[in-house]
Amino acid sequence: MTGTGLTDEATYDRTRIEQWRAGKALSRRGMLRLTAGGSLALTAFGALPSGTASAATPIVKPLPPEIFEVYGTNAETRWEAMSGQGYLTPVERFFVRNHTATPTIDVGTWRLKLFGTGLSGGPVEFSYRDLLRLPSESITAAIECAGNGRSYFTSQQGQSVSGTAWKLGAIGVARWRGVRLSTVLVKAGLTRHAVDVLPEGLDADYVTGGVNLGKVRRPLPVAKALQDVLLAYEMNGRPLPPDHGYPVRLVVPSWAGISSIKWLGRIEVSETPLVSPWNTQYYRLLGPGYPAEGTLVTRQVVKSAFELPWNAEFAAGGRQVLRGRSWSGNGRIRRVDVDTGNGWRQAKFVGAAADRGWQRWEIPWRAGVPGAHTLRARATDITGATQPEVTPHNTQGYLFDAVVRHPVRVV
Ligand SMILES: Nc1nc2c(c(=O)[nH]1)N[C@H]1C(S)=C(S)[C@@H](COP(=O)(O)O)O[C@H]1N2
Ligand SMILES: [Mo]
Repeated sequence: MTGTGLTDEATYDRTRIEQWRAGKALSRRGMLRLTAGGSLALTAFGALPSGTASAATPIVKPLPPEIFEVYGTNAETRWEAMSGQGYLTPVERFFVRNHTATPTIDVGTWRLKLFGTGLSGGPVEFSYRDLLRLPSESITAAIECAGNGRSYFTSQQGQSVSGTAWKLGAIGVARWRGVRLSTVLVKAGLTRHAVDVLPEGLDADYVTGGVNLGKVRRPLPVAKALQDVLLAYEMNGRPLPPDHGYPVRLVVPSWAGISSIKWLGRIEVSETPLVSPWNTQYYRLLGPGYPAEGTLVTRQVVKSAFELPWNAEFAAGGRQVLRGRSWSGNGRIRRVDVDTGNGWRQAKFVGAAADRGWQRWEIPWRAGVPGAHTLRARATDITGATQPEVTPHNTQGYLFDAVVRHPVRVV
């Protein structure tokens, strides 16, 4: 098995599970034990955050109710707030997913520390200025929570799932500028034997159910880290805003949002596979249809959304143009079909799309008979993956890709 095969997530997961199994007996309980007992970052329950971060209000930017729906420390973008916007999601409208709270970080003393057995020398540090001096690159890419659309497992499929009940607004597309992670890894002395990197945030330890899981962190195979991952310090042409990871975050295109660690502080580089609760306990597809150890969540799935409020109202007999966006972690969208009640019709694409962004589209509609109607949009990506009618259940409600039934009223 070659190292580059690890960008194929199925291979990655199988390989890691095998390596892990070789070392420890793998059972669900074993995984949880490993999680709870094997973490270096583990500190006493209730310990205060350390380092340069300090807890503040959960989210710093304003969250006007016409733009965001707030769930505790998280806020999703209302899809009607994307109507009339350009290709990119403005920072003021970009969803926020915080395990704890947006920290305040002093960029003058901030350092990115790399360490571990996968480096030829000792630990290496980069200041913000060091990073600004390295060759930069810009990419347009979506960041989407793996739980985006989770509420539809319940409302459409009648299934219970755990986690934030997102509708479809836990996604945004931005223009990110920064340094390639590969540039920094090579400068830090990456060896040929390195297999995983473990980026870690500076926000407070995540404590849940009385257990301190330590800093938010999730391993990434070196093959993906070298492929297209960015250490981003700009978002839509301005310094990264506090809520989105200032001063530096990871942008891991096409993969679950959890990979894109914000407020980056440290990166462990290892010759042996790494684990954290975010790849053993969370972000695994678990349930009757999956293997006992679950399937690792890596790449995002195909989804579509109308730029409309839930229960949008239309005047009977009026000519409308319905607009929306579709996206997939597999790459570009090839086609989008819309059903307004009389069968599927192909939507027209609007503007160009970025490989790792979304596709805008529109379709005319004559709102006919007064009453309740259902709008549906179904996208197909370049790999041929199409949104199904039903997403197989997983207990934590990840990767909902089924066609969403969007209710509207004609009055
Ligand atoms: N340090 C840190 N990084 C993090 C998180 C976090 O809570 N702490 N949340 C993750 C999750 S689950 C998602 S979906 C994305 C959300 O990015 P955003 O808040 O910029 O939209 O950040 C990821 N990176
Ligand atoms: Mo997420």
